[in-house]
Amino acid sequence: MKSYSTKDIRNVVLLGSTKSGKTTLAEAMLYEGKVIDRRGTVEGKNTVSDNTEIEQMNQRSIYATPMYAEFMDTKFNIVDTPGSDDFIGGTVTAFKVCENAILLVNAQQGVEVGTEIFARYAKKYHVPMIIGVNQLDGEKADWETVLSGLKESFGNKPVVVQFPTKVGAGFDGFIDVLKMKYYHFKDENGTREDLDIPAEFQAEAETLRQELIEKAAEFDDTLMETFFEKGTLTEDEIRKGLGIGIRAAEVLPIFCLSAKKVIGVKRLMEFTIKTAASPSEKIEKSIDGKDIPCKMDAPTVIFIYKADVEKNLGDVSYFKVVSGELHEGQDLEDPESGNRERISTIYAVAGAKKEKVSDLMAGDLGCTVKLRSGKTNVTLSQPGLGIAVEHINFPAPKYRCAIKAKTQTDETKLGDALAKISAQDPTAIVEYSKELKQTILSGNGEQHINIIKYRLENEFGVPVELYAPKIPYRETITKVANAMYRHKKQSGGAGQFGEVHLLVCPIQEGVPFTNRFKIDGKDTTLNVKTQETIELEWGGKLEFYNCVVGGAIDARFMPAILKGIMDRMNEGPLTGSYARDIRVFVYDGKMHPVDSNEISFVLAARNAFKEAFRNAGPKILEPIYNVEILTPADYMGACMSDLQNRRAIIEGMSSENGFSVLKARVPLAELYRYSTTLSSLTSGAATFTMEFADYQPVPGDVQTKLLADYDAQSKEEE
Ligand SMILES: Nc1nc2c(ncn2[C@@H]2O[C@H](COP(=O)(O)OP(=O)(O)OP(=O)(O)O)[C@@H](O)[C@H]2O)c(=O)[nH]1
Ligand SMILES: [Mg+2]
Repeated sequence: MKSYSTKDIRNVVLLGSTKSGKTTLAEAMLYEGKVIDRRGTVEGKNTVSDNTEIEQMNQRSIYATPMYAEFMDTKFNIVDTPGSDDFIGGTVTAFKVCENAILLVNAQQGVEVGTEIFARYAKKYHVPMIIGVNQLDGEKADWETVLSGLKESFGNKPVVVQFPTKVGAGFDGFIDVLKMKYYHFKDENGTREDLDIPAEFQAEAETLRQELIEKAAEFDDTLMETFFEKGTLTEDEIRKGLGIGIRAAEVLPIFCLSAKKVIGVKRLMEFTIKTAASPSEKIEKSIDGKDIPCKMDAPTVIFIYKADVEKNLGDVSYFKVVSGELHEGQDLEDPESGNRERISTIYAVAGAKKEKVSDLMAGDLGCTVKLRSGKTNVTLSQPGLGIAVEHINFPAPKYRCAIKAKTQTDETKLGDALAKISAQDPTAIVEYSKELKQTILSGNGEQHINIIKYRLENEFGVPVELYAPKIPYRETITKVANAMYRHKKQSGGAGQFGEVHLLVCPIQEGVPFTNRFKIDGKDTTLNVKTQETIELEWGGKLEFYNCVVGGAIDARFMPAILKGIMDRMNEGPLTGSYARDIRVFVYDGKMHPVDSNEISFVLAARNAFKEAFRNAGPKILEPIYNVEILTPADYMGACMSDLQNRRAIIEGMSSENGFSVLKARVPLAELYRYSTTLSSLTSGAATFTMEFADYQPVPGDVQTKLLADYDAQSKEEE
């Protein structure tokens, strides 16, 4: 393969709801680009894109798969993505490396929630879009419904570049109002005739061309002037105007497709090449906020966006050349770890098929093998350059479960396998929670987690069990209380003696600090001698005040007292959960000249704290999440009533682009397997996001139940 310079490269991510035909379109593009001479099908399990066993078994895309076609002297890089947002990680990596997106709308389904979801992501990651209306040959295809859906979703941004002469099984061509041609297809392999527009479509074509011209003129003053002067624009001028609008995410040009019959594929590629952004238009940022212009005459920087282990090749790292040129045998450095790497072999990638190349230029996509630090988000740059590309910002996970090996002897093997999986897939997050004593696996949905389970069992040979994760509750107090404890042991040998008097007080937002309290019926002002604030690693804080007067306790025992308190903060007096947001004043105590030692004060403080805590209106707090649901309006009622059964507080409802948006605060304890429930409530048409908000006290009945559960469990353990 020849080496393509930056201006002759286009990187395009294929987006769209599940089954819109992205993988089939990628296959057709590769066919038009002569990378393959026979097209596979998703059902035939022989497409270039869905080339993993797990994708073929599920007959859907699960990973983002890079491919290329060579077309019009351009390297047309395509990244096919999964249509389910359970696998959004792959799509987000594609946004990082592509300057353009083609959003497929299924003509048989109209605009779906999936269409809206990916359009939102494209906006979030600043990737401009072109719309391909696919499956126009499908029996249920309906052009008008698609158009009105697009208008409802995207307002006045969509503009028709092509419209079909007929849809359904007889779909065999379309009118292109940019070219003012009728493209007719003679077979199902993309053989095209370029004809004059038939008389019956002439009027419609002229109206739509006028709309296209007006749209194209909107975003550029010179074009607007030309338009006013001449009443029209040339083809190149229209393309230029559309290009500006597309980049500004103000125009969504609409193209006609049947990916299955290779209709419209070539025209869409031509338009993309001529109109869409070249890689040099995207300026990456470094971690420290500097621009990294995408140009060939600059130091080499490559960024790894995907890591995999593949048959025959072993560890494979997929990268984008962010700047400079990459040559075979080049030495690079990971600026974050300092590791040096030699790039032994470079490949151009079409799914599983890899073609060796000797170099790649700025903006191109490729892969290499056997890197030591070849993980996602790693930059390799010219040694000494010190530039690391800003990491990919993945959406927060929304499915959380606990995982263990079915046989205990497999636990280490499970740990290793999970580490490998999460190194490849950064949206599979694994952590051992010391607090919950569970390994927690988080991902983007139940399908995502099930794929991980499948891989663990089939690729790594570790049968696993998934189960409900514990909730990381917290404990705190709501009132002031004091207590004293004397620890004394004087039977035989050296004795132990320590006495601690302390007072606990809640730290509440908006409530000012005070050191005046009623202690044992007397108004008392505590004189603070020293103060320490501990930011707790599990959130919230502990403030520790030494107010002991008259040397009742030596200052040297204060660390032991703090340790005793921290022991109980670590294992809250109610249910053993972490405690937070408490102020402790140690105001009195006693020592023994011989028997007092550190352990005595640790124990005295631990017990005094526990007692004071229990008398201070203790409360269990639970994590609350902000949940946002996006659903077709028909399912709004079902989503609402389900949420009400989950102790949710509905914060708002709105209508956006023809869909309903529901915002609520929901306790984490009520969100286990929520993605599955939502999916079955809405026949898979809705989606949601969740993000940690804060901790709130649990309702009284929930607290009673948690206390009873804890007591029962403690008795069992005794
Ligand atoms: N009639 C018709 N069917 C199509 C067309 N494109 C795709 N299909 C069919 O639609 C189904 C889904 O196609 P895919 O290419 O797997 O769709 P996808 O968007 O990649 O789906 P996911 O990977 O699950 O997101 C398959 O049965 C295809 O044969 C088309 O243009 N016309
Ligand atoms: Mg697919």
